[in-house]
Amino acid sequence: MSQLRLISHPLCPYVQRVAIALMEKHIPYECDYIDLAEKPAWFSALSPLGKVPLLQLADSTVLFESAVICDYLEEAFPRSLHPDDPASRARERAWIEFGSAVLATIWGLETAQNAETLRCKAEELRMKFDQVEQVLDGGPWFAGSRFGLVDAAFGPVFRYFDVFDTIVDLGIFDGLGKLRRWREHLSQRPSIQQAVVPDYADRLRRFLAGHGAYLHHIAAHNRQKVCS
Ligand SMILES: N[C@@H](CCC(=O)N[C@@H](CS)C(=O)NCC(=O)O)C(=O)O
Repeated sequence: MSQLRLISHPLCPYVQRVAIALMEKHIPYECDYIDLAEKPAWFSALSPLGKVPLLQLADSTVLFESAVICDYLEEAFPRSLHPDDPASRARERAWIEFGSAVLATIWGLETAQNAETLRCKAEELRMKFDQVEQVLDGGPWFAGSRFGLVDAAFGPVFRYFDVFDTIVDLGIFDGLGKLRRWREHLSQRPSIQQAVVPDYADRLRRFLAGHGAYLHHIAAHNRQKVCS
């Protein structure tokens, strides 16, 4: 194997963190997608937790856990995405972890089966985003003029809303001006745009349909209204 191999799933936000870091550092890699609903045996043998992302190195070493993989890329390749100062670095790692808590709430929102659960999850997210708003500064990135791994963690977070916003206005970003601007800048960043397959939005819509998500019911209802 001549280069790094990222084992991936088209909708996974943790995979996107690694893909963004690889692209920001100009590291060539190949990407293999697997079906998490039917994990291939070779994948189960390689992945101790049964999860993507995995990064397979040229000598066949397999790394797992997105944060660990990103730390490896930081140590092994130039173009740093973390600050030099240990306290700032630790603070940024903590906000990446916060991004994982946001993703857990998004999972609850996208799989909500009724209006009440959807409303509760939207409220939870709103509170979390409000906390992020409080720590954002002048931008354009989380740490000002330096694009870093916190940006790589939140680009995939905001990408969900590019689809959800076409279905319903959950009001989650209302009044959060700095967060909105950050989201806008992230959506323009080539590494973030290229971290997913071109039909990402359709796949996410199919995911919602396949999970009987309340968001899917709203989307179907909206379509009916337009057609009638
Ligand atoms: N903490 C892990 C989370 C990775 C994760 O949750 N991956 C999901 C897809 S987004 C997965 O592979 N799930 C498969 C499973 O749990 O069976 C990381 O940061 O890499």
